[in-house]
Amino acid sequence: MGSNTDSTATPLKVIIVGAGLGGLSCGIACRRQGFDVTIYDQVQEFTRIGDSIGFGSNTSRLLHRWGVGKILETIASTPVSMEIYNFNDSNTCLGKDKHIVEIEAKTGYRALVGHRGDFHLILRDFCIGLGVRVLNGSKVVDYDTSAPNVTLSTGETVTADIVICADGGKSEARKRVLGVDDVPLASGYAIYRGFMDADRIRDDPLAGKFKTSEDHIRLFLAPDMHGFINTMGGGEQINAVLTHKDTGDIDEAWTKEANKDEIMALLDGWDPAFRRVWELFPSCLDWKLVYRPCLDKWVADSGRVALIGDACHPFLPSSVQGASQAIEDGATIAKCLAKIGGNGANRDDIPIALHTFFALRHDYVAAAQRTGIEQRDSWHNMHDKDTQAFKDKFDINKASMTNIHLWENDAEKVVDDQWDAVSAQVRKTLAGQAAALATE
Ligand SMILES: Cc1cc2nc3c(=O)[nH]c(=O)nc-3n(C[C@H](O)[C@H](O)[C@H](O)COP(=O)(O)OP(=O)(O)OC[C@H]3O[C@@H](n4cnc5c(N)ncnc54)[C@H](O)[C@@H]3O)c2cc1C
Ligand SMILES: *[C@@H]1O[C@H](CO)[C@@H](O)[C@H](O)[C@H]1NC(C)=O
Ligand SMILES: *[C@@H]1O[C@H](CO)[C@@H](O)[C@H](O)[C@H]1NC(C)=O
Ligand SMILES: *[C@@H]1O[C@H](CO)[C@@H](O)[C@H](O)[C@H]1NC(C)=O
Ligand SMILES: CC(=O)N[C@H]1CO[C@H](CO)[C@@H](O)[C@@H]1O
Repeated sequence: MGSNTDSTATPLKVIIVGAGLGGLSCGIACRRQGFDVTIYDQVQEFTRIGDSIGFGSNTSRLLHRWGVGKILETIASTPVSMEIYNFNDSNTCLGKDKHIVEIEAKTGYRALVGHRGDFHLILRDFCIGLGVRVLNGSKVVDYDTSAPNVTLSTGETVTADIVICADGGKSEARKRVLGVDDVPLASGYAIYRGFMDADRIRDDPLAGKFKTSEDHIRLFLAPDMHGFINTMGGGEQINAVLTHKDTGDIDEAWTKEANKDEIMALLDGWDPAFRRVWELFPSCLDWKLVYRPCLDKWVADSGRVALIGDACHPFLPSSVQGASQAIEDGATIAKCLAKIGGNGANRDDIPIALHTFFALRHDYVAAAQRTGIEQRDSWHNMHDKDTQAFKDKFDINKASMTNIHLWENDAEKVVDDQWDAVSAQVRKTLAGQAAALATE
């Protein structure tokens, strides 16, 4: 691992494991710094999986800065409002959470809400267009953190300067890179999800009321439950989710078919139009919400392998931040590697970059992750469990999103502002550790 300060040197070689939204975004950010990037994903083929997902405004700022924002906007919805309803009454809008609309005026960037599969394929194509190799059918089965190198299921071993593990909530890198055992915790909740063409509700006497030519987010609050009905794509698609208590096993598939009868039983007493939307979905997903705390270590001892995104800090969907925070991680890493000189970097400084990435992000992300739980609990506890009536007079400020401040963050600017102080501290800590080892 010789030093290399020559700016005509070969580009930093970056391997990213996992081509999810986090891995692909990290690929874009790294490629923009001129690095040589290869992304490996285990899927046999990239297909359009998932349903709705959202990026906050300051993530869309990053995506615009990188040149892919405009393309993502073409498939993203522009919600005109987030309306809040009691579970049994879709005729009475209790109030509007204006944050999601006002944030555009405030930050200059709109939130992007759209189909995860569409966002995913756009980011993949954009990556490839920049010269990133995005390889499907390539499962990483082992890591050597010191080289660092990764071994694929084919037996091939590939070496790089840096390995970034963006292998998602079920990350194996957690164990293989950090030695951390996976302790998935049942969160006590599950989400039913449905997605369909809005034509299916157009002529329905009940559900037809949700068919609009604009995009709406409608939040329904119930005792220990909340649901959304979102219209997307200029009202062309309809998506619904229902977060509810669940004592079932931990089963994290994105493809588990829901039992419709169970959904309808849960919705007993709910608004007839809301119920009808669920009846009309051709099929629904049953997604158990597994909780994993934010890890307190994201970087291997070698300082050359790091985890990002759901692999080290899975988010509950109520935070609307899982994808955003994964993308901010990738932006931060690329920027930290640029700070040590990018392609002209002294490769011995890579650990400074990755440990500074961790220092800049950890506490921020851990706090962001908690907002998902706080948000859910606040929504689920507004009703008296016995009478099913609101405990207090409905207050829009209490029902509005609590974590909108996260939408103002500029992850790249944070590196510019804080690099000098934080990386100096990291350098000191690493030097201290090396000295302690030397005298052992
Ligand atoms: C198929 C799918 C559908 C989803 N749908 C939704 C949705 O509808 N709404 C929502 O809010 N969130 C959804 N999510 C979750 C959401 O995308 C993430 O929470 C968020 O984007 C953070 O992403 P990430 O990049 O950290 O991880 P992920 O998006 O989970 O991506 C991880 C990637 O790593 C790959 N991978 C894992 N292990 C290996 C390995 N050993 N070798 C190579 N590749 C590996 C996986 O195939 C996957 O592509 C979905 C995730 C997936 C994987
Ligand atoms: C990757 O996907 C393409 C289709 O999109 C397929 O033709 C190819 O065989 C896949 N590669 C691997 C290695 O599975
Ligand atoms: C991977 O890294 C290990 C440890 O540095 C090394 O022994 C091994 O030879 C490397 N494998 C390849 C194929 O480069
Ligand atoms: C909804 O439930 C509340 C609380 O039980 C009740 O006061 C209200 O009348 C109900 N509204 C409708 C439209 O049924
Ligand atoms: C941390 C940071 O730079 N946040 C920015 C997010 O966007 C708002 C609005 O543009 C800025 O005021 C913040 O400074």
